[in-house]
Amino acid sequence: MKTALTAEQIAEYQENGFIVLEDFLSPEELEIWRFITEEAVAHRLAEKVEGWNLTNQGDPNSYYAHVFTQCVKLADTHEGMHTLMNDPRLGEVVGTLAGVDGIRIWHDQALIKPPFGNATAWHLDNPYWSFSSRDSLSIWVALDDATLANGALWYLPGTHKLARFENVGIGHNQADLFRVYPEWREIEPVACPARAGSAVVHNGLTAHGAGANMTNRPRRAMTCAYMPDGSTFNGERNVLPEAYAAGLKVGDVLNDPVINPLIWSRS
Ligand SMILES: O=C(O)CCC(=O)C(=O)O
Ligand SMILES: [Fe+2]
Repeated sequence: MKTALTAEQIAEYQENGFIVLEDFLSPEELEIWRFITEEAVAHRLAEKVEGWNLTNQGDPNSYYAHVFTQCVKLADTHEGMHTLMNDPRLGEVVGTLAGVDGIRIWHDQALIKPPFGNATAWHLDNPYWSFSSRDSLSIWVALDDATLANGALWYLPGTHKLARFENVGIGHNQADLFRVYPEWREIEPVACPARAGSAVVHNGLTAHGAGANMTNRPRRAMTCAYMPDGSTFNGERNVLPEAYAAGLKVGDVLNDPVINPLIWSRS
């Protein structure tokens, strides 16, 4: 895992709100990530484990059912994934890019765009979550080459500095986000093709989406979203366990060591 970051890379991330980390995983690590992701997703779907499988639920003919197979919090149901996701080196990389003192896991998720899968509409991530932070972020690790043909990510540079925590759902209209932020139509979108094993890191307020998968093979990615240590509850339950969320007041620090483990701190 390539954890070294240059001052230029940190500045680029801070300026644009996203960065591609080429060949982040070694070929051996990529094989392990592929194997563990496949196994954790297969287990989750076969067992129909309750919780955050946002796929194979609801209407199988809906647009969203064909955006991706989306399995959330796989670290909770697969030991190998738990080990991968709790790696302090991941926390160090994203914490250094974000310039924060500590990193907690918000949630992992596998995002597998199926053959001929639908596009991922433009959206922001942080407004879905139970804390509001200008420094939240995600790492998106390509398990297959992500290309313009199969659903590479696209970003609107600098939108992390402009976003207001308003959002739209990932629906069937690619452009819904521009109804909330019409001024962003003027920003030139940037595509981020990524070789398998490369990672893309983005701020939770950077506008992003992905194209359709026009190929007959899946576009697999394993991702994890992170919360700066010290972030507080904003009243949204999102992926928090129901009983835990019921005991929280707005403003409480989200620091449960099992639900949101601290995987890295600067000190
Ligand atoms: O993989 C995709 O198509 C979308 C990814 C995404 O929205 C995210 O990682 O936040
Ligand atoms: Fe997203």
